[in-house]
Amino acid sequence: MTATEHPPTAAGAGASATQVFRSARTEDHATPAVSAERTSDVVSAVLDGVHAAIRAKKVTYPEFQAAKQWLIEVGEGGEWPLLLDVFVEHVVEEVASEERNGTKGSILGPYYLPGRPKLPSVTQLPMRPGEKGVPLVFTGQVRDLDGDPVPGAELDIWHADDEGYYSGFAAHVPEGNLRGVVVCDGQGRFEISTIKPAPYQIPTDGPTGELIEAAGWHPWRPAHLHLIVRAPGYRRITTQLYFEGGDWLDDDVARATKPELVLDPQPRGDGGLLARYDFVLERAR
Ligand code: MBD
Ligand code: FE
Repeated sequence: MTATEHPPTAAGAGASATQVFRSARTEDHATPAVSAERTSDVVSAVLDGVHAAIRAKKVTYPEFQAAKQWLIEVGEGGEWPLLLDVFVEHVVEEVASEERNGTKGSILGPYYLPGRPKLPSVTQLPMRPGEKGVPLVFTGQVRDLDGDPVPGAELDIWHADDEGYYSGFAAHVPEGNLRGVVVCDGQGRFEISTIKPAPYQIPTDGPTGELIEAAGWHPWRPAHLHLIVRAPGYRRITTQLYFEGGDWLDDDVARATKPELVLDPQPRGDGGLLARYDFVLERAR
């Protein structure tokens, strides 16, 4: 089943992420070789944390059985990538980028699709005729830590539409909508015309949404652009950019915002917005 064969419900989006995750793994054989020692070390620490929570909160048998039931539903609903990316990935990212310089990173999330077509440095993202949303021009330059332009840089960019849906994960949005690999010019510059995305709501009709509702949390991420910035000889950066003053900016359910990653778009005078952001890449070691 392909990603878009799921029903156009929000829960279908969470389930589609499982299919996409599986096919990506087959492509790059990404499973690392992990020693028994490392496996024991990490899994023991995770179990220690679970045991400590059970003792501290005096978790009961009915609660334990309810948790088991819910975990089964997360798997059956295909929402493991969604759940883990929302509640866990931000700490993996924090650890991964501890010793990397340059532009701050953020989480990849469940909705990246590799292999999108390359676009020129001044471009418009693929969109429907009359794509809804405030027009946004996103421009800037990719530089190294010395401030010199990085030639040959690529911006792999994807974002939700004006209703918070991602192409590939919502049957009514055309394939490839609001996604592309922008090839910067010889000075690392880019100018991308798109629309401003809406905040993203975690599907409320799946097990992840059920948990959020049961706990009395909210299911929202602030509006964001996803980016992977890469260039030959440099470490790639996976990040997200947010919008100054936007809803949920200070209360992201996925805890993935950083103050350095907030755009401050200015009115262009024609009803649209202009946002500028420069990326800084570190050389590969
Ligand atoms: C998203 O759009 C997203 O970026 C993350 C991290 C999790 C769920 C949906
Ligand atoms: Fe997202």
